[in-house]
Amino acid sequence: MIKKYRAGTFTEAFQRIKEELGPDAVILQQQELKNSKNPNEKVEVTVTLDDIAEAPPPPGRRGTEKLAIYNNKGVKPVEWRNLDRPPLPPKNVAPEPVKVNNDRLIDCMESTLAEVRKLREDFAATRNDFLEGVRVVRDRIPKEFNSITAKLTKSGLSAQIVQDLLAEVMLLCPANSRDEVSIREQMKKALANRISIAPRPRLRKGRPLVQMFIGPTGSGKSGIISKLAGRATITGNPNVAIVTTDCCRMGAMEQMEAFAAAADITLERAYSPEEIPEIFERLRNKSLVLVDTAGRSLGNKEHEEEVKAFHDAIRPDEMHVVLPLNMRDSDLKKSTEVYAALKANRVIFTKQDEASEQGALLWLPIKFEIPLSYIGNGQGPDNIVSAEKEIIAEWLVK
Ligand SMILES: Nc1nc2c(ncn2[C@@H]2O[C@H](COP(=O)(O)OP(=O)(O)OP(=O)(O)O)[C@@H](O)[C@H]2O)c(=O)[nH]1
Ligand SMILES: [Mg+2]
Repeated sequence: MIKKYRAGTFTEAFQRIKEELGPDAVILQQQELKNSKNPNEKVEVTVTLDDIAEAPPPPGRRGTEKLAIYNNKGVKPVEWRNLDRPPLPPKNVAPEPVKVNNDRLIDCMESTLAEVRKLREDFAATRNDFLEGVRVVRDRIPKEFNSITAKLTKSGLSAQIVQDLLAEVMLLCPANSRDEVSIREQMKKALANRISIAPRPRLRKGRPLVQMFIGPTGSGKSGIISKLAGRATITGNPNVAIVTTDCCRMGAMEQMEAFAAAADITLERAYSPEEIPEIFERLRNKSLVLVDTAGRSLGNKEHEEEVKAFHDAIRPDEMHVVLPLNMRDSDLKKSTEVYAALKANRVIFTKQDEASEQGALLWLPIKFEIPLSYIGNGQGPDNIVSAEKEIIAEWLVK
């Protein structure tokens, strides 16, 4: 049932509605009556109340609903008006398509938009709270740790690793004995404990130790082999040989031949994996054999197959992936994934002298569970070091 109330003012109309219908009345519409001559009927309020006790409306035709019009004096309707409703569709006839009420649609869209705006504001507020939280955490790092934190972050270590390291060092350096020197020393120890180093290679009698080197183009594989061969010769182990499988690329073979001739080192060329047994038979009295491979761009499946075939034929004691330390972290990850699948079990970083970030020396061996063996730190023949925890820790806090 719908009722209309006319009164001089809205306040008056609301007062009457409240008195007569109580708090459950629902206002459907309120409007000013512009052309009303009656000063007591300047406004009209339409309300509904499901269970209003009222006389039933005069009978109307099917599909018609009655609207009671009230005057400003009483509760009895002075007039009943028909509200046309569309007649029910005959049975078995498809209902007419629903007509879109544009006003309602706009209302609906506006309220949805308002809700979205509110959600956006809430999200922005939550995000600010979160960032504020992060800032507070950072600000809580005691100022004595600022310098070491900056160094570790600059070295490319993730925030998570840096936080773990700081937490450990804060425990080891009590608040009353914190100075830059002791913090640095404790940090070096914490770093060294985490750096993963491969066991030193052991030469043995009766069979050569075989080290194979793989890695991206120009990463420094041949350079590392020259340095290791030169180092072995200088340190009293002239019984070293090089096998190169990089026989087809222009200049690659000549470069290795020139080095082997100058250093008086045996060089064998393996054009295919089938030649490997014969070559290693000839080298059986050597104590160390270093195997060079061709560098190819990442994703070259043919190359990966070739490396695999040579690996299976040679069955090296150590498979070193050679990576330049100045490579971007994302590329280092991609390369290591590929070479780990090719059974790399050692990592060599080259170009340490050119790298502005050295954090990969710590995170990459941990992430891929492949320990570090050597580090190349320059183009000279002596620029190679066996990986040492303390040396790397020193570089990281430099
Ligand atoms: N600065 C610096 N340069 C290096 C280092 N190691 C290698 N290089 C240089 O990197 C370049 C490539 O070195 P190679 O040893 O030929 O690299 P490779 O992996 O054998 O290359 P491909 O056989 O072509 O895949 C050369 O110019 C080297 O001098 C290093 O530790 N520091
Ligand atoms: Mg090479």
